[in-house]
Amino acid sequence: MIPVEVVKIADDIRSMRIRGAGRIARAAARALKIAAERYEGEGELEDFLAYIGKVAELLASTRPTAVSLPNAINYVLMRLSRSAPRTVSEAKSAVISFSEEFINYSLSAVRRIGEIGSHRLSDGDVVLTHCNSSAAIAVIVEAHKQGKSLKVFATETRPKFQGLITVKALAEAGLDVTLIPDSAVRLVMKKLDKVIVGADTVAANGAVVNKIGTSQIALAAKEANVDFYVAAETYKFSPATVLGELVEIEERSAAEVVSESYIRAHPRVLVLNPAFDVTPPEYIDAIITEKGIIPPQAAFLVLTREYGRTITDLVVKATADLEEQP
Ligand code: RUB
Repeated sequence: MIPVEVVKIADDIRSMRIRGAGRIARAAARALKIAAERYEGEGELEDFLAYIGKVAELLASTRPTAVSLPNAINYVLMRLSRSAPRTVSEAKSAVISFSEEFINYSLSAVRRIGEIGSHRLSDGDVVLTHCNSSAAIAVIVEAHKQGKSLKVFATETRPKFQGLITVKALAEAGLDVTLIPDSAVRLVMKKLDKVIVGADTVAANGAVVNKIGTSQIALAAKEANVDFYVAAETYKFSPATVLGELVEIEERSAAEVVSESYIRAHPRVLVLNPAFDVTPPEYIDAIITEKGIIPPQAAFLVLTREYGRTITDLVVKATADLEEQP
């Protein structure tokens, strides 16, 4: 039986009480750790592996777009399998220690992105950010700590208003921050020097999937010749996109956009609520990762370096699937 605490984490990710690609990834790793700690059976190793597999499936099914979620799960499961445990107790310790390792790696990656990215911001810059990205905030806050005077605009980010979390964090860090409606981005663009956003998934061609509205901001930035940066840990890069797999864009409930009573009163009105969009690489000046700053076109190189083994496994599987076809 999957422990209640683990089911609760899965539920919190699905309902967005836990949100943001990095936090989702760390929550999944924490859930795997808890699942291993709470496992009571002492018998067959296969039973434990089947149980952890079920926990992984539950977690992976919560939200479809951020690749950080399956990447975090695979981080733990691949290392578990490579460690070739012989007993349940060895397998439990492996899951616990690899989950902790992922969480620590993730937290230090965000800090490192802050340090690396801060050099891209100059004293006096006016910066815009969208949604609520820990990685983008780390860059802005680190530059501010270095004594650079910055002015930040942050979008509300409808329909879930994640921008309110961002302005609170930036104001608490002592930054000069202004909240704007999403629709004010093009008007404000004239005042900006830089845009910096986070990512849920980076594809092999350098396209970035991030909160809905990001691609419109990138378009406006391109038109105004404003630098557009993405802050993304390497576990936001998607190995499956190397094989041409498309990133699923999550569609959420209409009730996040208008009230239930509005929906009932206007049965002929359809509401579409896509949670993410895709910004093409041509609109992105650079991606700031914990391993350094890259042009979006170098995403493929990051993927082969970080996920070489996963990509090989995916190719082997795809080839076997093809051979099985009549
Ligand atoms: C959050 C979002 C964030 C990225 C990056 O979407 O799009 O920009 O996840 O965040 P949601 P971070 O609120 O729907 O999860 O840098 O914190 O990983």
